[in-house]
Amino acid sequence: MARNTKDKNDKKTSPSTAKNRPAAKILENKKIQDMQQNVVDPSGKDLTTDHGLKISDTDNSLKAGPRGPSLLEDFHLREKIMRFDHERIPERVVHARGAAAHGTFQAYQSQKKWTKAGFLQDPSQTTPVFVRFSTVAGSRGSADTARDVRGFAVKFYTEEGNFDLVGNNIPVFFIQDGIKFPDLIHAVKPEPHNEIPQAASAHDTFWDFASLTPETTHMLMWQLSDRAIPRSYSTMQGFGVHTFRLISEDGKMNFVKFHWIPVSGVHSLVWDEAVKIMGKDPDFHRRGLWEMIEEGNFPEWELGLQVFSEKDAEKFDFDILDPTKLVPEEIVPVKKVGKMTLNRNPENYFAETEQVAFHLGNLVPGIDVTNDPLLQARLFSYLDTQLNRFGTTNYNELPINRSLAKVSNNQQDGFMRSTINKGRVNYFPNSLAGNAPTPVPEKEGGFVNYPEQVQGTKIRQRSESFSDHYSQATLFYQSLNATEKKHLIQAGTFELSKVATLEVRERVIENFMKVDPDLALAIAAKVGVKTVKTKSAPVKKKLSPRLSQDSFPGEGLKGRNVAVMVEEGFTYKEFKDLEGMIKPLGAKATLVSSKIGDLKASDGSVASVGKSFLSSGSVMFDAIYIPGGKKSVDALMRDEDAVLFLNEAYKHFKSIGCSEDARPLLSKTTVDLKRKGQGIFVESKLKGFVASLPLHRNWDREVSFTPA
Ligand code: HDE
Repeated sequence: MARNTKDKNDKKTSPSTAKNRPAAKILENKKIQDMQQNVVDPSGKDLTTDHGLKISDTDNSLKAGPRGPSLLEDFHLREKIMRFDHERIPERVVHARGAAAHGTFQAYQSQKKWTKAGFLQDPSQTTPVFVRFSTVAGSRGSADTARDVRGFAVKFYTEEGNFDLVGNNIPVFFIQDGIKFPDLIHAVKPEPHNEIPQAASAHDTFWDFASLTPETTHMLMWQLSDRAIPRSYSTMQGFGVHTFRLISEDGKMNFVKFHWIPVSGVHSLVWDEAVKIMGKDPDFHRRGLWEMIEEGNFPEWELGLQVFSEKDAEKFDFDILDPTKLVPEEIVPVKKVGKMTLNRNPENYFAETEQVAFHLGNLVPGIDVTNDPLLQARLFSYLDTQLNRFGTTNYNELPINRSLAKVSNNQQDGFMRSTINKGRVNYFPNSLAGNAPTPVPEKEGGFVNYPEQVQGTKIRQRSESFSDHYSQATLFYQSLNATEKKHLIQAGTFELSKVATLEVRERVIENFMKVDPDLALAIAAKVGVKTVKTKSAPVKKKLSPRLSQDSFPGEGLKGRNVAVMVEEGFTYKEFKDLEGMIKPLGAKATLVSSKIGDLKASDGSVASVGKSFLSSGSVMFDAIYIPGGKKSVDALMRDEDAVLFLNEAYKHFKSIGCSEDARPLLSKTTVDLKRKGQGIFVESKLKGFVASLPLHRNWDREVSFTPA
């Protein structure tokens, strides 16, 4: 059937439609249009039922007398309770706990050499985005700082339709074939007989599965590294994980790995902090993202592309279809092609963050998928899972999922359909509505799958090229700096210490021996594993420095929070000076004291204190400053919580600055004043203190690393 460019709206103008009938005129009036958009009056002040009836009392149910039984005829009570009973939709089976924000994406220059994707052509064009960050294993009510992979899902609302880049903050995955995903997730989620532990991989079933599935080894290294406890969403990288395709206007195909590089650098918590934050503020990451946006310190990431040809791919010593492998940046550098800025918080968590529905099949012309068997399974799963969550195929009609590009097709009906399709033609081909909507040829912007030649025997078999599970795990571990290695060993020790079954611990150690014997033996010594069967010689790898967080120091101080410890009589000017220096860099200075409320400074100024030592903790800040004022310092010295605050900050390698007056307070703590060069700044050297903040930590304070 020949394509007809007539608009589908033509259906409406057909004399045979209801358009000319009086009832159809009513359809066009404003009220009905509002109804079609499901608009609940946002400025409404009268309380009404769901069908607009004004309610006179919503505090007392209808009863037979003030002390009598409730009456079944109370339609308002029934509606109110029924709506409440049904408020929840099933939480996501993975990535249930999330936080999200709106923003924009803008390309630096046209990428037309590689792709015809519209949102990567014009540097003057901004594309709206919605980004949802998440943990994987925890349920909706779990804590943000659990050791876990973080989801990094971006919905680009492009003029060619929505493009969903549904990635993680770790560039590889645990398994090579999607058919193993239910096993992986069953193993990591709480054990089914007692639903223990919540939001933690540190238990027998996860490590049992991992120890029997060597393809998990590379990702396990990342999961045990500091990447799994980010400082904030704004300080973590994002990765598309799979290899995708880029297709240019003239049909040239290249492979691509997608990266998000945080402008603020890659920074993590230390485990002791992560654990304590779970108690002090389980919403630490969610709150941080929210506050950064409210304060105008918009988090930013650059979009990076690793583009390589089929010929390049053939030369790699791994298979680009294997999602447990990354393409080292030393082989294919990452080109930064644009910037994403998150600048608007959602207005309603449920409507936006909870109801956003991502799908890998939401592609645009110029970007296509590959045969990565994990990716292939995801193409099914993300549609299927939305049916379970929303109970309907109509979830794309929800405002957060709607495309900005016009939608016209013959899909119809189903639960909760809110579009009112007009006219009588809902099929293709048709002659009664000008054959609209009509498929669009590639040259006019229609999506065409990359015409890959495919031939094969129907078989359940893993490709031989997927069989090396250790080389990149070794590469990752060995490319870390001494501190990162130490943390990885500590994390492995923590996790395996929680595994009760000795044989499981032994199998994990055996696997780790194949990664790096120093690593395996250091953990084995702490988790009661005596016999280590496989003794392989340490393989020295050519390192990949881009795998260490050291390679991503970032710019500025966006989102950092400096605690300023004060009591009555503190030197107000010092606080203001510090604030004046760090605020323009995107950081904030927060007064912390033994109680919240008004506090008098030595010059009579009254400051408002929002945090106390008890309700917060230095774990929630990036650095500590103690202004002068003898009275204030004396009071802090008498306060055990203030001393603990400083001891922990010191233990967590944070910069500590103070005026000369505060020296006696530091002497009461474990802070080693001899380590002045290592992030300890006495005598009001604000400049030095502030200059140390971008580093985030003073790792040189950590005792030097000697494995096993
Ligand atoms: Fe997902 N994943 N996944 N996943 N995933 C979901 O879809 C699934 C995988 C990722 O903020 C679910 O809408 C399978 C890799 C993110 O809403 C579900 C497989 C990567 C999010 C699902 C994978 C991811 C999800 C649950 C193996 C990184 C959160 C709710 C074949 C590249 C999206 C939903 C959000 C969510 C299935 C593997 C990232 C069940 C079957 C690899 C960021 O469909």
